[in-house]
Parts: sequence; structure tokens; C-alpha cells
Amino acid sequence: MSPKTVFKKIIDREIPADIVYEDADCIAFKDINPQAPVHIIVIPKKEIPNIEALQEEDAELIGRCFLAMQTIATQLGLSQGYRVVLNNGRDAGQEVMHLHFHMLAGRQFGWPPG
Ligand code: DGP
Repeated sequence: MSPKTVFKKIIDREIPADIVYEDADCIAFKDINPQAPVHIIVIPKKEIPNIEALQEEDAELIGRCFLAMQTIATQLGLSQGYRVVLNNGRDAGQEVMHLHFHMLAGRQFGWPPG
């Protein structure tokens, strides 16, 4: 068994987090190191390390994460827009090996990203 990721520890309530949304399949909490005035991490509760580990059966689960983002955006009043980022793998800067989406809002974002 590989050690639990920090996100699994948050799911299991072993470490604290500022949780903004939770349903049966997904949970969302404030990023500990925010890169924008609003920075939320949205994750499936199922432990999936990265895109490569996704299975056919996960298709609905990932859709549910997007519906969770829709709800969170409404709850937080993100009517001016927000950026959704998924860092997948080393070159993308993925640090936590539990598939997750960053929701960033509250400032203007540049393109291309750094
Ligand atoms: P990534 O580079 O895409 O793997 O981003 C991981 C993010 O997770 C990073 O923005 C910081 C955040 N993070 C790491 N550890 C914790 C933690 O213990 N609590 C919370 N709330 N966020 C964390």
C-alpha cells in the first residue's frame, strides 16, 4: 500500500481543510497556497493519481466534478469567470498524486499560462 496522499487525508478528516463543498463523489476545499483571491481544489473522492489512471467507469465521476464546480461557482458568486487547471505529471507541476482540479478566480489571468 502506498502512503495516503494529503488529499486522501483531507477526505478521511485526518488533516484539517477549509471544505467548501462535498457530495457523495467529490469534495472541494481551499488551497493551502492560494494563487488567486479564490483558489479551490476539487477532487473525486476515489483515489485516481492522474489522467493515465482513469478508467471507463470513471467517466461519470469526472463529470460530477464539473457539476460540483458549477455549484461552487454559483455559491461563491464567480460570475466574472474562473480558470480550471489540472496539472498532470511532472512537467505540468503536479505535486499531489490524486487527480484534482484547481478553480482560480478573483483576478485576471494571462494566456498562455506560465
Ligand atoms: P498540484 O501542483 O496541481 O499537484 O497542486 C497541489 C495543490 O495542493 C497546491 O496548490 C497546494 C495544495 N495543497 C497541498 N497540500 C495541501 C494541504 O495539505 N491542504 C490544502 N488545503 N491544500 C494543499
